[in-house]
Amino acid sequence: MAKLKNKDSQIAKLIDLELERQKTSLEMIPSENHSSPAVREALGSILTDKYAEGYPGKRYYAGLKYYDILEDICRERAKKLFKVVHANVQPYSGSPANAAVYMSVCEPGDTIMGLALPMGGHLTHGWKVNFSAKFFKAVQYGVDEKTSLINYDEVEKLAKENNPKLIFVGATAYPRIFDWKRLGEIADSVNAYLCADVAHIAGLVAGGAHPSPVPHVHLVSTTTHKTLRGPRGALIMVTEKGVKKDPELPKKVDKSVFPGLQGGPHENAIAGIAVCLKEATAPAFKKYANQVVKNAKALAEELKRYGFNLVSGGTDNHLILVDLRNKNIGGPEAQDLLENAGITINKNSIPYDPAPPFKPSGIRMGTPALTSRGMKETEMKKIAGWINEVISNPKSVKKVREEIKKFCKKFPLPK
Ligand code: DSN
Repeated sequence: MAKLKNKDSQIAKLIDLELERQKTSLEMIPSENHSSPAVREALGSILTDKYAEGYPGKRYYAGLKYYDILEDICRERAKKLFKVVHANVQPYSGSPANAAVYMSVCEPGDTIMGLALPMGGHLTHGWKVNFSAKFFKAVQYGVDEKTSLINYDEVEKLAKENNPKLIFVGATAYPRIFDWKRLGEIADSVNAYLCADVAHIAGLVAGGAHPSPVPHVHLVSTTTHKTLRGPRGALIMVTEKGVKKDPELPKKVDKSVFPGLQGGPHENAIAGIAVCLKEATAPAFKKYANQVVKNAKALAEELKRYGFNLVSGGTDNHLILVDLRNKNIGGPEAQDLLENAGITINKNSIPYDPAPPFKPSGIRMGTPALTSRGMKETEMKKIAGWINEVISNPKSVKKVREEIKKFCKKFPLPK
């Protein structure tokens, strides 16, 4: 960063400090990861300088011959990796991508369905403060109070009662596998579009560590910076089933992204996405994705041994949701203590949480970033021990902080 240091030492200093924080602590927010330096080189390139409104072969600006090739490469890599027939790589991030999905298949006022935010869903799946509930009639489904699993019978019942135009499936705090087949049957039975928002699990799907929704859904939306390990960005994909239902769907998606919702795409981000998609096709990525899940399972088992209550009793994917009510500590307090010890997790509502969303009863943690640093099951056991130590004895924070600093030296950030 020699040039940045020279021009703007204030910003350079902050980046240096953040680098040091990342190197010396454990990133365990399940929606985060460490992107590769190759991804970041593409992201920080001169490609940020151009406007490229439109799509390859049909642009509204000049000077874009290399951008057309680049965007085509990115689209083809997404299609090949996820086995879909169409990919739009321009959405700026997950929420704009989901807005474009709504715009592709719904009119304002249409009924849509999604998993409620406090049950582990996402804001854009119809939560009341979000555009998705303001512009559409949002019907929310939940998880079963006893098992914490998606209540598929409830989804079916609500779908039959409300005839939604679109059903969103996806989550930010759901530790289990989705039954795509059942969801596909439910959507088909009411002639609704079904969109899988795989933002959290895209890397697991790409690496074969979670079943792919593609055979059962019409649309797939995802961010690119979570388990997929790319830059911040998003994709909207149309499946063969989607084109069968509506041959115009790819065109509708493209028109919704541009000119429907966005202007110029961020081609530097698209270059970074292309690089991460290439990385995700390498055999090493399959190993990575499977290790993410193995690590989460090992961490979950060890936390349970320490008496932590895990929502749904464990995990099948990259994340763990802990109900802290038996530990006499709230989510925010646990988040702060762990951050001071060098463990970054986040406070999170648990299903049917009696506490308000800003002071929830749970914490959410995951293994994507730890696994990118090469950690395995043995390290997960050690980390579970530290989490337990800090939560059961807040006085141990300083000691644990020093131990984690030392431990992190053995696991450098990805090169
Ligand atoms: N903000 C993301 C998460 O943390 O899960 C969801 O978009």
